[in-house]
Amino acid sequence: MAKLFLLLGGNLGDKTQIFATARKRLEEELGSLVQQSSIYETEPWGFESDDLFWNQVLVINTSLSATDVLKHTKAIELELGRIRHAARYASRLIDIDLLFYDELVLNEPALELPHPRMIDRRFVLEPLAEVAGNFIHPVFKKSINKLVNECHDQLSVKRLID
Ligand code: PH2
Ligand code: MG
Ligand code: MG
Repeated sequence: MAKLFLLLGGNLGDKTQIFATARKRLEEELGSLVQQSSIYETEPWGFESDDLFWNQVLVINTSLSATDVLKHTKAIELELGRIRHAARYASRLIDIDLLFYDELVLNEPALELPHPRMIDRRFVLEPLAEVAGNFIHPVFKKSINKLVNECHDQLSVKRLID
């Protein structure tokens, strides 16, 4: 059984409903959801848009391989109406990214683990720190709490109180 960390992101549509459906479908396909961060309202990183994102980290115990997890997350993105654009970064209904799969380090064109850009992104590190602040990044050998403190990203990341 592997401990899988995922990040949900989206800045279009009915985010409450889309995130709830994503969590339900991920549990059905991957395994049990053992932890979830709060939802964070975050400024778009890497492109301009007036539509703020929601981001949330999920921790799932799975018996699938990392590659099989990716197949399922891609299928669920499409199920939920994700349309891929030519632009590198664009507004979207749902994005499901793999952050960590245990301590696995993988550098393949289709899948890189840990997620290669997480350390530059406060919208990933803040929710991750909420659920796994003491987890040691297997490449940088630093805790998530330390990576948050060292992160230079100034974009706003606000925890939504429910
Ligand atoms: N995802 C991106 C690009 N920019 N910005 C925020 N705030 N949240 C995201 O999930 C996000 C982003 C590419 O996947
Ligand atoms: Mg992404
Ligand atoms: Mg993605």
